[in-house]
Amino acid sequence: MADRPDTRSQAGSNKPALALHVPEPKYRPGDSVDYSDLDIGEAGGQPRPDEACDPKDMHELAFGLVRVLGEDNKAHGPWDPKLDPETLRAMLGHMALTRAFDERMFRGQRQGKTSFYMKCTGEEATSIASSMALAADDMVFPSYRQQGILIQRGYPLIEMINQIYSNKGDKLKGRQLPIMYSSRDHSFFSISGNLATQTPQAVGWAMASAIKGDSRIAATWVGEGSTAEGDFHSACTFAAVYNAPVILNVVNNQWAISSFSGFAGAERTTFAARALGYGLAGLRVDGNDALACYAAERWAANRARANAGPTLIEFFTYRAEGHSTSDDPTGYRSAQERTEWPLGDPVMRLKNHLIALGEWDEERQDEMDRKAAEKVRETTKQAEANGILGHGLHHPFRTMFEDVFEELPWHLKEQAEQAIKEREIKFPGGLKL
Ligand SMILES: Cc1ncc(C[n+]2csc(CCOP(=O)(O)OP(=O)(O)O)c2C)c(N)n1
Ligand SMILES: [Mg+2]
Repeated sequence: MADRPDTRSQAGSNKPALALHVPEPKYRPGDSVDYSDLDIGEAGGQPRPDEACDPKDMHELAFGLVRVLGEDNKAHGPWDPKLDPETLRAMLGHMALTRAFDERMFRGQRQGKTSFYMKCTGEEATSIASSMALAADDMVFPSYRQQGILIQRGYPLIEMINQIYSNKGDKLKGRQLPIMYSSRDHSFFSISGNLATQTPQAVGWAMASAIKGDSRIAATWVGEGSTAEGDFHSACTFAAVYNAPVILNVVNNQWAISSFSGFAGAERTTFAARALGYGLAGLRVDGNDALACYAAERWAANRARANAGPTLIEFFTYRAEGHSTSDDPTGYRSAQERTEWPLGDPVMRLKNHLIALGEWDEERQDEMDRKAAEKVRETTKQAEANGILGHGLHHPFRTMFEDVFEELPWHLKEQAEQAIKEREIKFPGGLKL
């Protein structure tokens, strides 16, 4: 526009032209992947500070990687939680069941039984091992990729499948996107599709728990991409200011749908390092090492329970599969990332550890996997009797107006009547109202 001065750098000007850096992932489809420059450190190589430690005295733990399970499949160093074999087998069992559940539900979506599903393949340790380190009544505020917590807490699989199918057995009455569970009895807060909202909610719940003089702490899980949301930063501020009894778990699986972690800041520093600016304790952990996940979460839980302060934990892991059933990762990342990923598979690593201890073998593993698949198959059948997507066996349409007000206000009554009439016109006698 002629009447406005052109503020861009001109040719001949001695001022450098300003430029932005737009992050670009290292590898795209078809590229060969080389992780040799990734510093994963040694299992057992990180110190374990006192749980009441001043965040200032543990800065290096936000940059290294807390690891316990070594290449030799043995546990190493001060972070070894020294769990007994029975507990380790239970952990492996929850992981096997979660994997079997994911496989079945993914196929269910492909068969048209539900509209949507999200797997957590490769990230099982970040939810299951960490959840085992908490008390069963500590309040959890997960994202959509922590189905392992519900499985670990013994939530009935049939309730999960009813919710995924939005059928007449769905306790949430079809009002939530499939996989966005909620269970007060399991201290599992309703999952929200709006990223990172759970983080200030967890901090607020933890603050309320402290105000009431309760002993329960809160923990939240959020993806690395979601840490770019303002909510996450408000959560960190409140947690630090009020010394809230809370654990902020950041699951860094390196992808946020098709955006790589660089867009949330991973090219500049670690996600655990976010802790430093807020004065939180920060730990960076091998997220595919179930023992390290357990040990870090227990450290943070003990710290919170003793009023010693909140902790931000980064679980460094890899999203082995697509973001959801609506995604196709072959369009934006190299398939070799998964195969070359140096931290391996969390289920295999835990299994190999138990074998190295002389407490497990391949036959028992096969049996465990077979039983898990069988349990999921049987439960799926039971849930299907309550209905699947599109078969009409959902909660009646009119119920969407219920449960908000004790007594339905007149304008909602009118809206409900109108909506039901319109539906009768659109689907004459066809659909259940
Ligand atoms: C506020 C908000 N913005 C965007 C989205 C769309 N969205 C859903 S999941 C997702 C990626 C999140 O990635 P990350 O936080 O890394 O978690 P991950 O899926 O890897 O577990 C996006 C952008 C949303 N649901 N809410
Ligand atoms: Mg992610």
